[in-house]
Amino acid sequence: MQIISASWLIICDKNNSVIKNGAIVYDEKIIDIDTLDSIKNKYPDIKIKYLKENSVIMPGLINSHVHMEFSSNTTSLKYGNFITWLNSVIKERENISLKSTSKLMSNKLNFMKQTGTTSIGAISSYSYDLQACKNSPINTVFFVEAIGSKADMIDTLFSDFKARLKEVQSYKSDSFIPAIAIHSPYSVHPFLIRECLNIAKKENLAVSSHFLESPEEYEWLHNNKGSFLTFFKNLFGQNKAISKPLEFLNQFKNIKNLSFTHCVEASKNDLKQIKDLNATVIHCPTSNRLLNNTKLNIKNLKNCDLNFSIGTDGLSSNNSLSMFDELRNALMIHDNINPNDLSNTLLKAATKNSAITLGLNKGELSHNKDADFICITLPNIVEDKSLLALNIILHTKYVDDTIIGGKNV
Ligand code: MCF
Ligand code: FE
Repeated sequence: MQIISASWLIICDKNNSVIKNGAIVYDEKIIDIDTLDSIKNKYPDIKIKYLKENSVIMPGLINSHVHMEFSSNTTSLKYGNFITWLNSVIKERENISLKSTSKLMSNKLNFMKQTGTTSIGAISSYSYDLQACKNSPINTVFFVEAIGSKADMIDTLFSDFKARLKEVQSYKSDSFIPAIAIHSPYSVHPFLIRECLNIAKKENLAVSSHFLESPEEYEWLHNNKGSFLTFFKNLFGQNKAISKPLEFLNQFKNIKNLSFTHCVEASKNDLKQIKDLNATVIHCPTSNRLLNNTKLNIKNLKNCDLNFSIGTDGLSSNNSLSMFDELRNALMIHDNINPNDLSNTLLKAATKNSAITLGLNKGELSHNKDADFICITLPNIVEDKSLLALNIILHTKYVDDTIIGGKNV
C-alpha cells in the first residue's frame, strides 16, 4: 500500500470535483482518496510521498482511438479533403506500414506514456502493431479491424479476420484486451458486419466503428452521389452504398461497449440511435480539422444526452500522439464554448468517458478504480480552482510520473 500527496487532485467525476492538498492511498487499485489531513489521520503508520508545490494528480489519459500502424507518416499523406486523403492512404499505406516498425511504434508508445497516456484503443488494420502494444506498459484495447465491401470477398475476409482475432486473443491479459473494429458503413459489407458482431456478442468484446466523418461520406450513404461515387466506381465498379446510416447503426444492437468515431455528419436521428444503442462518440478533433471535415457539434451531443471521449486518430491524420496536444487543439477548435467549461468537459472526455468507451475500470480517481494516474506540475500557483482544468490543458507538455496499475512506469 502506498500514499501520494499533491497540491491538487482532479477527480474527473461527474461533478468535476477537485481536492486541494489531497492524498491517494493505493495498491493496484485506488483504496482511498481524501484531503491530506484526513488521510494522515486514517493511515498514521504509512509513509507519504509528497509531490512539490503546484503539483496535480489526475487520472491517466485514455486515447480511445489511435492507429499505431500509420506511425511512420509525417509528410506522405495529403490533407485538406477526405477523398484526396483516402486516395493517398491507398497509395502510401504499404510504404507507411513497412516503415512503421515495432521499434518505431514502441518509441511512439513511450512518448505517449511520457505525455500522460495510460490506456489506448488501438485500431489495428494488419496486426503489425501487436508486438509493440503488448510489450508496452500502456493498457491496450486492441481492435482487430474488419474491412471489405465486395460480396464475393466476404468468406476470405472473414477467415482472415478470425485468424487475426484468434492470434490477438492468445495474448489477452488484464492490460491487453482484444476487441473488434468495423472500419465504416461505406467499407464493410453488412454480411461481414453481421458475422463479426456475432463474435463480439458471443465473446463479449468491445466494438468500435468510424461513422459519418466527411460530407462526401454523407452524400454517398444518403444519396449514392458525390466524390465517393467516382471513388467506388473506379475501384470496385460499385455505384450504390452498401448501407444507409440508420440501417448500419441498427446492426449494432446488444453490444456492451460500443463506440462510433467522428460522427461529425451524424443527424439528430443518428445521434439518437447511437444513444439508444448505449454507445459513445469518439472525437478526434485534429484529424477532423486536417481532413477538412466538419467540426463536431458538442452542443448537439449534449442535447441527445450523449457522452463523447477523445482520440488522437493515427499519425495518418495528426502530427502528434500526445493527448495534451489533442486537448489543446480541441480547446482552440471549439470556440463557441466557454474555455473553462470546455476544459472541464475535455478532461472528463479524455479520462472517465474514454474509460467507459473502452469498457475499462479507470478514468476517475475514486475508490476501487484501477490506480492509473499521472503527476504533473503547474508552472505557477493557481488561486481559483475553477481555472485548474484550463491551466492543466494549456501548460502540460510532459508529465512528471505515469503510474499504471499502481506502478511507476
Ligand atoms: O480515422 C481516420 C480517418 N477515417 C478512416 N480511417 C482511418 C483513419 N486513420 C486511419 N484510418 C485507416 C483505417 O483503419 O485507414 C484505412 C483503414 O484501415 C482506410 S481505408 C484504405
Ligand atoms: Fe481512425
